[in-house]
This record gives sequence, structure tokens and C-alpha cells, in this order.
Amino acid sequence: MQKHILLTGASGTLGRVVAPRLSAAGYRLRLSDVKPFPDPIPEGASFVQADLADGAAVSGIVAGADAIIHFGGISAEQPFRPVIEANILGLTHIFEAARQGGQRVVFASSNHAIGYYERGRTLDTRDPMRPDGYYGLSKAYGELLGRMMFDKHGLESVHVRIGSCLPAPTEARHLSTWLSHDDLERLLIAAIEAPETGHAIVWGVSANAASWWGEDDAARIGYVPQDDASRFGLLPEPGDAIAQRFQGGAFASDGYSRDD
Ligand code: NAI
Ligand code: 15L
Repeated sequence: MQKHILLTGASGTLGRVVAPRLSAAGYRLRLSDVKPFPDPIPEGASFVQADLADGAAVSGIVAGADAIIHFGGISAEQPFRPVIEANILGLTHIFEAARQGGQRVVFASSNHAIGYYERGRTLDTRDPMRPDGYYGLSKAYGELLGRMMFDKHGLESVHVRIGSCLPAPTEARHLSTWLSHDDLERLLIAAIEAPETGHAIVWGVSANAASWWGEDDAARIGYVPQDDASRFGLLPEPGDAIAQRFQGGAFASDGYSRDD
């Protein structure tokens, strides 16, 4: 039987990439976003406009789904108040609704949960998080919320710490952080189809030769990346010295005020 998947943030950059791919892969999709879906609705899918900050609306879109891919929310550094509404409150509504319905949550976390590690240092997912701003902090909250929901209620979740998901890498940092669209699709399908995930954290990254990110739960959920940014050769290094120093790049230098 076709699985019924709720995809939040469907009208955003990555939502528009994965909606037609997951539909073509045989999933029945409920797309949702606070903004209208700008493309033709894929076959067999439906769209419901909803604000993640509205708990009743979130309960409505989650009801009846088999699993949730949660892309919705603010995806860049912003002041704390808007981040609270969309990311902290919105994500909590998603997990609370999933707790009622028992749906696995696949959460789009971000490399900005660890953005203040220096480049070149190899991390695994057990290294302490070092968010590079309020946005990254909201992703750290999401990963911990998933941890609590599994420990306390047995609710499964897969936290995908996405690097830079783009059609192709465009700058030197992406040689380490790139996630191709094909690998994103592989990763989401693995996260949905894995028989058991518990609380899993997976680097959302392709098999880049220059990766900074090591051990995670990829093998446990069956994610095998196939692309590698190194085939794009040398790329430019934009940004200031702080952006070039930290894994979070421009997010790490945004508002940086240390005198060092
Ligand atoms: P995006 O900003 O293009 O899309 C996010 C969508 O969420 C937008 O369509 C927006 O309208 C919707 N949204 C925002 N606030 C909302 C609210 N209160 N209620 C309902 N919907 C709301 O972001 P993108 O690039 O598509 O990323 C998708 C997810 O992946 C985001 O959670 C982002 O943080 C995460 N991510 C993306 C990366 C990338 O390389 N694109 C890297 C790391 C993480
Ligand atoms: C993210 O978390 C952002 O949502 C995305 O727009 C990119 O900036 C990405 O990280 C990145 O670090 O390249």
C-alpha cells in the first residue's frame, strides 16, 4: 500500500525539489506550507495551507499521515522571535501531533547546529552541538526534542543534518558540505522506509571526498550516498576570515563580535 506522507515546507526550495520526486517514487503526499504551492500539484498529492505556529492547524495536517517530512520553518539566521514562532513552536506542534498519531518524523536539521566547529575538524554526531546562531540553535532544539520524544514516548525520528543541498556546489565550502538532490531523495526514502530508526541523526551530505562529517546513523537507516562534490574541481572561497574559518561559513560570521 502507498504510504501517505505529510511534507511541510512544501513551497520552499527543497520542498519543490522533493515533492515531484516522492510522488514519482509512489508516495501519496499531503503538501503543506504557509505559502501557496507555486508548481502544479503532483499526481495524487494534495495541498493544505497552514501556519506551523497554529497548533490546531498542525494537528489537522498530521492526522491520517503515515510519516512526516518536516521541512517547514525559517531556513536562515533571523532574530530569535520569528525563529521561536516557526521553528521552536512549529516543531513542537509537529512532534506533539506525531506523538498522538504515532508518525515517524523526518526532521530537516542543519549543519548550523554545529557551525562553530573549525573547518577541517572531523565530527561525528556525538560531538557536542555548537550552533552558530538562533537558527542553528532551533535545529539543536529539534534534535533534542526528538531525543526526548523517543526516550519518553518511543516516538521515532530521523534528524537529517543537511549541509548545502543544491543542484551543484558553487563554493569551496560546498566541497565538504554538498548534498545532491539525488542523495537527498535517497536519504528521505531511507528514513521513511527503515524498519526501525529509534532516534537517529544522519549527516545530510553526499559522499564528498572532502567531508568534515564522520560517524552517524546512515548505515542503520540504510542511506548510501552516491554523489561526490570533488568532481566539480576547485571552487571559489567567498566570505570574510570568520566565514572561512568555521564550518557554518557565512552563518558563523553573521553578527560575530568576538575580538580575536
Ligand atoms: P525554504 O526557506 O526555501 O523553505 C522553507 C519553507 O517553510 C518555506 O516555503 C516557508 O514558507 C515555510 N515556512 C516558514 N515558516 C512557516 C510557518 N510558520 N508555517 C508553515 N510554513 C512555514 O528552505 P529550504 O532550503 O527549502 O530548506 C528546507 C528545510 O531544510 C528547512 O527546514 C531548512 O532549515 C533545512 N535545511 C536546508 C538546507 C539547504 O541546503 N537548503 C541546509 C540545511 C537545512
Ligand atoms: C542551511 O541551513 C540553510 O537553510 C541553507 O540555505 C544553506 O545556507 C545551508 O544551510 C548551508 O550551510 O550551506
